[in-house]
Amino acid sequence: MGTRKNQSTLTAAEKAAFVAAVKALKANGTYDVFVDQHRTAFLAGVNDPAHGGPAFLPWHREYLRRFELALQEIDPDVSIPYWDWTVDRTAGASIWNADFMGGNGTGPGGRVMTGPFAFSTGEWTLTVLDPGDTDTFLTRAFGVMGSLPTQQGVNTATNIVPYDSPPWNRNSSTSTSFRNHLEGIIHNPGHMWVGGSMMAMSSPNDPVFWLHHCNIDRLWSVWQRENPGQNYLPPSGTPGVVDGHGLDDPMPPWNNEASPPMPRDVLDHHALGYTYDDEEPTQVVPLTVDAAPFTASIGQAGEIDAYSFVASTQESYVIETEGSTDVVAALYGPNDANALIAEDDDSGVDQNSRIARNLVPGTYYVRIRHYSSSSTGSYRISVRGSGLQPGIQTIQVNGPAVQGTLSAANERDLYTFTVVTPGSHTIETAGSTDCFLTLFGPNSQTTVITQDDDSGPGTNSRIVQNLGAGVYYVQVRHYSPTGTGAYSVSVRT
Ligand SMILES: [Cu+2]
Repeated sequence: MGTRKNQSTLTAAEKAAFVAAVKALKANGTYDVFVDQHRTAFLAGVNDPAHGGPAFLPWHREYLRRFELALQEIDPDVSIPYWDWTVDRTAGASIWNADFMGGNGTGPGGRVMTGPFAFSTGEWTLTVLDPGDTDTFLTRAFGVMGSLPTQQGVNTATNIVPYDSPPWNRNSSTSTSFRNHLEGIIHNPGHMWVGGSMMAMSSPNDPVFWLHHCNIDRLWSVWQRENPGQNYLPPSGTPGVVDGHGLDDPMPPWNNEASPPMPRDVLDHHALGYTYDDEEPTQVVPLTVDAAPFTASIGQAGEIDAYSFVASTQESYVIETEGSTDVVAALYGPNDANALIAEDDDSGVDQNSRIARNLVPGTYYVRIRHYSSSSTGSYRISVRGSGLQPGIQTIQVNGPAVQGTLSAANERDLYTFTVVTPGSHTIETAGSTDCFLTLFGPNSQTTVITQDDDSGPGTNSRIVQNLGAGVYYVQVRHYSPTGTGAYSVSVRT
């Protein structure tokens, strides 16, 4: 899987490799085929398959990926870097140095005079021009026509849902169309700020086009990650939608291929074979199996918290959240932070998440988000292995209480009982230890029925529950992650 990096982090060798691959495509004619495809899309006017409509993002994702694959035929180690103009926003930024994109248009007619794409190198002559244009040299005019987006502007954009809205074009409201907001308010100013060749239909003549659009594609992937319930819109056949912009419309100019790409085909960029260097949340908090729950919070709307844990033996593990925040948990691995194993919203207590899985040894990753992308709140998260549950003791219904001891921090004792006659059952602890009961079943060690801390005498737990016939499981732990002590537990009708 190729990784698209922030251009400001590229080494000198990585910059040189990217420039060399771009120049090789220019020399063999491939580059200008790409420029022509972009110009042709614009020349279609109201039927433009690439701009001013829902497919703006899918079309450019496909377009960039094809360009990237062409680069990789020259040099398999090259990926398209992205230009984060919320940070690198002046003419003095290193992106414009002579070893990479070259600088502003300081020559006659705004001609770029420095760097590998200066006309004077003899290796960057523009051949695909807009109608009426005659300049065959690259031009730029930094900051004359617009200003670069800020991080605050980007945050506003990535919080907009849904993906798009009627009338599915440039007139879609920028407060109800993420696509039109990103295209019109974030993407267009990037072209305008660079100016010159970047303002044209044939804007890919300036190689910074790829870095700018790579950042736009990255922001689409951020929006997708932060708004997991939001899908591409609209479906094919929606009235008023230009051909190529529906979910299952073949996208020109590739619509005559044997299996033409449709917006649906490019929604998952990992499936296309690349990832972005900032996709992993910067901080991955390591969790220890069987340790006390870790307290955290979704502090910002849309935030995704990331955790990892190591499963050292093959056994059943339970990843569980606690608290009053409606969180959603997703489990990934082994040893791959992007391989989804399971996602869960509400299988735990109240609106908590609970994932129980038999896992092979390896490193696993957990991501926690709020169910609502506009809400915040605190929660606790823990990972438990079954290793601390030595055999499962049986409790006889209406039989003697079973004696147990929580002898170590975080110990969980597991019991089972069988209901033959359906009806109300009381599961209860006794003694001076502050026990906490969890009831699972029927016929499942992972489906929580209810939990109780102190409904019994003193700090004991008591669950009164109507139960059907079946096998049930009772877990006893101390209320405190570090507490220990003796107790007894019984089941009566
Ligand atoms: Cu474009």
